[in-house]
Amino acid sequence: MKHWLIACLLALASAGSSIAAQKPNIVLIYADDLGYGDVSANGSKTIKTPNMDRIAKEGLRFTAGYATSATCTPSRYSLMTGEYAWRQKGTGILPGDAALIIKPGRTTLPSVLQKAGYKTGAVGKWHLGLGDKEIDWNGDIKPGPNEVGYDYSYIMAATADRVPCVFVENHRVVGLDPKDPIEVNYTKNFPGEPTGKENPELLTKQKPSHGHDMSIVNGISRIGFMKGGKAALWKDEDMADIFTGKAVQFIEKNKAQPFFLYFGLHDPHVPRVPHPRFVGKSGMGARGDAIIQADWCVGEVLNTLEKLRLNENTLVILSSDNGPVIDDGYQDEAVKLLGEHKPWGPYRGNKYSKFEAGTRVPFLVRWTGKIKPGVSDAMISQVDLLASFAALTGQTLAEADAPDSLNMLPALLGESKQGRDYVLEHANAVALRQGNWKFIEPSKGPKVNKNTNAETGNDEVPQLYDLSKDVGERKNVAAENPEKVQEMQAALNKFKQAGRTRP
Ligand code: NG6
Ligand code: CA
Repeated sequence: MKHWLIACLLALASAGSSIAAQKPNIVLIYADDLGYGDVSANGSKTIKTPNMDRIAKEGLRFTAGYATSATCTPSRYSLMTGEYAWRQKGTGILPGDAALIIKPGRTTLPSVLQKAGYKTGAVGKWHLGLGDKEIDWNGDIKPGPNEVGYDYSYIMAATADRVPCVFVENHRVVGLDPKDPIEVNYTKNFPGEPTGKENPELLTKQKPSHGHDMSIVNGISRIGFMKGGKAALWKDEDMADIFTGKAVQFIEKNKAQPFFLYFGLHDPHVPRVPHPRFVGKSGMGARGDAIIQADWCVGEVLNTLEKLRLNENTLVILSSDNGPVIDDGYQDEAVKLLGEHKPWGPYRGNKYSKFEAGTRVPFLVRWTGKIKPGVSDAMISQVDLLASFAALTGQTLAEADAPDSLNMLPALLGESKQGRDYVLEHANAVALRQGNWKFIEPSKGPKVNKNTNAETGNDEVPQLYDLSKDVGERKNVAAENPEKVQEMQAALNKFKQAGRTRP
């Protein structure tokens, strides 16, 4: 009897660690500018995202999952390195010809998994720079994703609205004709090349509302100048199909071994030019249609996992790099056709904002048979994925690795309701949420950006909100709570000065 009991206890004890031993595949779907309220599982009644909702229904829906920053490059930098981007210079929104901002050899999210025996792949939006000096787009483009942890990569260098408008597979531009070399310049145009500013008659698909008036590709003017590479230029309408095809291929090819797929969707970032089969589907114009397209991409990945019988063996995460923005530089009728839809959900703000909706994003996690379906209010940040995946795969991080990544595995798997005690939310300045208190330190600059109509969260006085009563950050209670303000400013200063927050 005693032996039987001991055997049972041993079996129970090892059950906890059997998760680590299993090394599930990991698929991280990372949308671009998708707001908390853009997902119907998060309460939106104005848009339908059945595939994203499926992850929520079969898994955990986090109500307090955060990107580290309210724009792309810094959020992706933190996701990759486990370090807040604001600790390092040069981690703001990068031009398309920027050098790689992650040092090869550094411990990264995919390199941790590589070490654990995973095959790793990056498909879709990159936006972390490429090369170490001026990039020759016609030769081997490196270092890039393949030098910082990915075995395979099929990416766009920066954003859909920045040149060069080509895909890069491993180190090479896809479909490049060597007789028609690509040149890229972010300061001056190439003689004789048309631009959106000088040749508006060539803008056959979408016109800018602000900025975005340089080189024209596929009837749309972009940020930056490029020349050549005609055969390699993308068609925006096909981008979702191409990326999804590569993501599915990567899963199929690696199904027999642990794999990690980072799938960076380009939707619903501007320019929003979905495939014709999605046009008109949302009734909300191009932005809504782009979300429907993003949801289709998610569905294709889920269907592939199901078809290959990988559901019980795969951790799927869906999140977004920052909050939503409506007019981000093109006349695509997103503002006019928004109607009752609230891309920010119940929160205040948007992309570029220190208010909650800047960084509080969709955060859905599924591991069939392991994660009990439900809703979690635990606070969790994307910066934590690195340390959490290290824990999942039974690895220890060196002291210098991932300085801001906390192991949130129990919260991530729904074994604990306890997440972080605090989150740092960055949009130029840094805001601090501790429990239900939200503190935004004084910062200069406009309260609302003229072009995007996006609220920045800037104010020259300290802002304090009690999210337990005021989730929409409407009533600044700083004046009534001077001690709280002082305490949170001091805590924020400490987080910044310490250079790291991982114990
Ligand atoms: C801004 C662009 C915006 C978008 C953003 C990056 C202008 C006027 N605005 O500078 O359109 O490209 O950068 O978005 O150029 S992100 O999601 O990659 O951070
Ligand atoms: Ca983004």
